[in-house]
Amino acid sequence: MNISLIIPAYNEEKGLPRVVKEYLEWVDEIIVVDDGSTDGTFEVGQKCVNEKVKLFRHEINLGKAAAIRTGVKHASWDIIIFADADCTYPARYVPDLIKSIENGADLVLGARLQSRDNIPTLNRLGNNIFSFLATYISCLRIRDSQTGLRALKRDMFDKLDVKAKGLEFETKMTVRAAKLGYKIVEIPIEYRERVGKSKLNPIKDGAKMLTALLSVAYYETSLLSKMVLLPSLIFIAIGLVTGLISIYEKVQFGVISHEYYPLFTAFLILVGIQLISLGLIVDFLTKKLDRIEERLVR
Ligand SMILES: Nc1nc2c(ncn2[C@@H]2O[C@H](COP(=O)(O)OP(=O)(O)OP(=O)(O)O)[C@@H](O)[C@H]2O)c(=O)[nH]1
Ligand SMILES: [Mg+2]
Repeated sequence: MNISLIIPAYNEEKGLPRVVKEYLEWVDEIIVVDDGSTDGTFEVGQKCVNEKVKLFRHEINLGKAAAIRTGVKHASWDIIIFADADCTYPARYVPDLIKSIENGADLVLGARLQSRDNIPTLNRLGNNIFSFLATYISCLRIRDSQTGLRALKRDMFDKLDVKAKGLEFETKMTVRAAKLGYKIVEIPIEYRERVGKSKLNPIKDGAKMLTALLSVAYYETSLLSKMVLLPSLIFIAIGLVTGLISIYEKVQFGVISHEYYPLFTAFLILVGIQLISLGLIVDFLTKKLDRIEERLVR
């Protein structure tokens, strides 16, 4: 099977040549997409060009997702691998990724489970949260939803048609593939320390990833569960208000004017928690049934 490697690069003059050199012996084609870099990325990229390495350039910075789309558009082969231009993903995992594709995986993720210390602390925390959410939404165990090292077939890329602009692209792709019932396989990999400056803004990019996941979670939650979950949240909110009023009155005036409020609070919060548990169980069962149905149809 012939492989095209896509490397999106934005201000990666230091890392890019090393990544190209390292991957050259493992793949059949390398497509570098310089996304309007303002440093010497394009120039060092030009020096790497040969019969196996192609370089494309966006005049302005369009975002990682756009760079990946440009890369896929120009790829010659059916199997596509994505890797970052910052030397973090070792090339030696390429055969494992490809073997999984040959064995029927639709999307293979290089899961950064070794040397996780090389992921900055805040990013690591975000990664754990997003992977947990992705696991919950998809009912599949996903340990690294955001990894930049991944392999898939070109038609799979088209089928997924991920709507994203920047670094939230990977998270969205993983959850979408899982939700559509595709087979995702994770290969544990080592993650090396980055060369050059990070482009990830934990707050801005984190917020985009969270919005993406929450909107998927909302759309993917069954109507029945929403009918249970929404009233339970209202119950808990009212319970909290009456509880806070009681605490305020007790602290401020020494007496609670509505003496039934504490009881009311306890009742509403308990019922709310019961309903949430019920909603989550209903949601879990609905998702499981959906997946079984999808498997039977496919
Ligand atoms: N094409 C393109 N690539 C980008 C852009 N921003 C980041 N990248 C590339 O996407 C890859 C991932 O970005 P990083 O800054 O390494 O983000 P990260 O890997 O999540 O975080 P670190 O652990 O700090 O490396 C790198 O190859 C970047 O060059 C962009 O705006 N356009
Ligand atoms: Mg990186």
